[in-house]
Amino acid sequence: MTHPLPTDMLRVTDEVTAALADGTPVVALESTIISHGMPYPQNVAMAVEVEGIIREHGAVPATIAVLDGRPRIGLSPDDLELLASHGDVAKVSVRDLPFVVARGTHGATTVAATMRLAALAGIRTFVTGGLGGVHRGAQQTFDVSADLTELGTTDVAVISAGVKSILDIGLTLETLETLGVPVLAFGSDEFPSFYSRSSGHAAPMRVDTAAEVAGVMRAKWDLGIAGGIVIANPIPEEDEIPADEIGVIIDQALADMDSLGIHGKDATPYLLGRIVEITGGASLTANIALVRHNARLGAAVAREYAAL
Ligand code: PSU
Ligand code: MN
Repeated sequence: MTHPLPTDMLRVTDEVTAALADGTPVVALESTIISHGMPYPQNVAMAVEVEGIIREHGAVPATIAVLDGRPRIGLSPDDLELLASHGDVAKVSVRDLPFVVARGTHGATTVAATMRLAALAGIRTFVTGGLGGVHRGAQQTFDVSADLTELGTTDVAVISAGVKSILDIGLTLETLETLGVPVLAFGSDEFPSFYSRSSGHAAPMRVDTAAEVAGVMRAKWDLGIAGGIVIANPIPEEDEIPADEIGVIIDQALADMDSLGIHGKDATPYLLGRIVEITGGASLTANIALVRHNARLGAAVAREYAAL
């Protein structure tokens, strides 16, 4: 049984409310990437800059998080600063949402939790850096990100740079197929691997324009097929770290994680931080570049979808 959402559960900014009411394109943004995906102060600079890029490209940004137990759709610069620098912001996936809301605490939302809150607010386009997926060794650990489950059920199109090879990319693509999630590589025949344009895996589907992406969104949901859409946007050539170069570093980071016994929800944040350390910041530069690139595409997709 579904319950109607009490109107005070979500706090949506006036700007986002007005945009949704009059059909102005809106792009959701996640907050785990701010609190647990990048170091301070590059994280807050990235968050502010990406909101600006979305605006410059004709859409309204809606960064999503939980503050003082209240899910928030659209944040102020002070909120972004808090998420970036406050020591006590939980990483919140869907299973964590009820807990932070009930306790009245702060939470940075993952792709899964951001999708869920975006859909509740009526937002259909969401931009991030990288998706969670099936972790290497998941045959033993069962570590499969709830991002995939959410993509199987919640009607939001997610623009990312693909999946990092800290994950098992092949198993992630298989799982998305099982869940009925279209995976569209943008302008490429190959599925990208976040820092690199290549992954060794063919793109399940290819699109070359934002209008084509919007067409797939419209078609999927008009057919009554519930769930998300993955748009994998390869990092620009000038910003990429070649797959063989980053591969060695990722293997090192995974080995360090195992020797420290880190697992579960701490795995992805640890690996991202360790890769930044080993690369002397080069991976962070690439990460920020690809998020900017995704923001431009996401705004274009939201505009095309709004125009349908
Ligand atoms: N990949 C990145 N940066 C990130 C994440 C993934 O390159 O910040 C975050 C996203 O919020 C994603 C989450 O939803 O990690 C996945 O975590 P887990 O594997 O614990 O589900
Ligand atoms: Mn996990």
